[in-house]
This record gives sequence, C-alpha cells and structure tokens, in this order.
Amino acid sequence: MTIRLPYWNGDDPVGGMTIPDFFLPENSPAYDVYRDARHKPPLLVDLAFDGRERDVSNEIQKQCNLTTVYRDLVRNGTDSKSFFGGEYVAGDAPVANGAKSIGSVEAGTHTAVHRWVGDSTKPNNEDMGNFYSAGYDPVFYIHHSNVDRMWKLWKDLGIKGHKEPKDKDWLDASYVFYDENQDLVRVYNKDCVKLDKLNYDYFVTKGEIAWRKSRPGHHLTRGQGANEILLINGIRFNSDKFVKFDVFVNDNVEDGKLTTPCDPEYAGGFSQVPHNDKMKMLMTSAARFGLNEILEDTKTEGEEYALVTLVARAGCDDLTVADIKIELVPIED
Ligand SMILES: [Cu+2]
Repeated sequence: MTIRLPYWNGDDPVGGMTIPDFFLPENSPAYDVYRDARHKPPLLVDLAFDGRERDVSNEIQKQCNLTTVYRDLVRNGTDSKSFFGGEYVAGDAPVANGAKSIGSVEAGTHTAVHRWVGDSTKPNNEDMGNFYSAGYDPVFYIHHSNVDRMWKLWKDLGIKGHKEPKDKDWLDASYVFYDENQDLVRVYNKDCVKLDKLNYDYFVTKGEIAWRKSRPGHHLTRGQGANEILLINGIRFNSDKFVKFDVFVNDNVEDGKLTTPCDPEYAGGFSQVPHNDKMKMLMTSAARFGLNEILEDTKTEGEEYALVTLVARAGCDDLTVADIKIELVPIED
C-alpha cells in the first residue's frame, strides 16, 4: 500500500511560504475555524514569529525566513543534541520534568508556525497555538510532516556532526500508538531513524535549497574541529503560556538599531508550544546555540568575552535561568 502525506514546505520561497490553498476554503474538510484570521495568503508566514506582527515587505520576510531556516539547520543544529534536543531514554517520564534541552528543530520555525497559525484572539491560541488543541487543525499534520522533512534536509547537508543519536537507551525508548484497527502498537526510536526502513521520501521542491545560501554574508563552511556552543541551562518557566525569549550575541544594543532575526547577531530563540490550558505547571529546559558562525559573522572571533543578551518576548514573567556558559563540543565522526 502506498500513502502520500502532504507537507507544508513553509521554508520554500517558491510558493511555499503561505498556508497551502487546499486548507483555506470554509467548505474544505481541511479547514479549521480557529486560526489567526489575519494570516491568510498573500501574507507570508513569519518563521520567527513571536506573537507580534512584523509589517515588513514580502522580500524582507522571505529573506528573514530563509535565514531562520538556515539558523535552525546549520548554525544552531551543529550536533544531534543541539538539533533534536536532549534525549528521552527508556524509562524517562516524557513531560513530568520537562525537556532536558530543547533542539533547534523544535524551538525555531516549528514553534513559530504553531503560534502564527493559531487564533490570537483565543485565550490559548487554539488550535495550532496550544499543545492540547494543535491536532484539531489539519494544518498540524502538514506542518509536522515538514518537521520530519527538516530532519532529512539536516542529514543530507553532509556536515560533520549531523548524526543521529547513538545512545542505546535512546534507540530502545518506545511509545505506543493506536493503529488503523485501534490496536495498540509499540514503536521504537530505532525504527524511526532510517527513512528507507520507514519507506518514504520527499520530492525535491523548487526552492528547497534557497536557505542553504542564507547565512548572513557568508557561504556554507564545514569541517572544523569543534563547535563552540552557548548553553542556557536551567530555564524554568510556566508551561501553560506561550513563552519566547530571544538571544543575541555581541549585539551592540546601544546603537539604537533594532536587531531582527535577519541580522547576524541574532542567535535564535527559546520558545515552546504551551502544554496545558488550565493547569499552571513549571517546566525546566535548556537551550543551545552554535557560536562558530555567529562569532565569524559578527567579526568577534578573537575576543575574550562574548556579550549575551536575552530579550523577553512573551510569557516570561515567571521565567528564570540558572546558568549561561560556553562549551567546546568536539564534532563526532
Ligand atoms: Cu508541533
């Protein structure tokens, strides 16, 4: 049996950056009433959305989106932990203690699209903007198919360090799902790491590689000995709200110029789709940002100190951070 799962390649500047037409007519089974009414074509998706409208030209939005994808897949996705996030291994409780560390494939464009599609006039940004309701919107499935595709694009870059986790406990961790007969089936991480085993693949889309050339002012570099990584540890936050803070490195905040996700000083953001609509729950997590390119791009590689600026964007009232440090992480072969 062959099935096709559509995906929304919101990263593709050739026609991909608006909600696909099929999901728009009110009589379509793929329509959902709980979406942000302002975010319809021709408006382009903002892949770094933090809850505020950007009001920029399509050309600038396109460029910002490409830089954002580049940041998720290259600059911040330097190794498996930085890209996927901390490992849940066999025996871990999934949500109870929060994620060990968030990955760029989750915290970046993934969460921004959830928030951008969800209805900003609803208390919990239903449907796409909240964990409990995201799956009610058919857009959820084309969005998450594309998150899977990001994984493949990340691997296909052929950059050293872009490897699956090898930890046996992670490979043996499993989840149960209902199959088409409503029987529970157990699925292991190790069954999901090889696309040929899952037996699916993606079309190559027209603009699919556009973001690869979107490092600010530079070309793709590969193969250095180690990655310098900025770690923000012990992030404690209220998980029932949309939370986002942005991270800037060596940003000259006094020059009065507003730094945007298009600028090289923008390291990325920490954000998460809220988890619960009623209960207040404190979660802890951590975030990792690749520094190799950012230091080159801001021409500050030789300096002894790096200035790290965190800017609260949404839901940060109760947020605390335990520790900020820089670590040199060897690149795995
Ligand atoms: Cu999601």
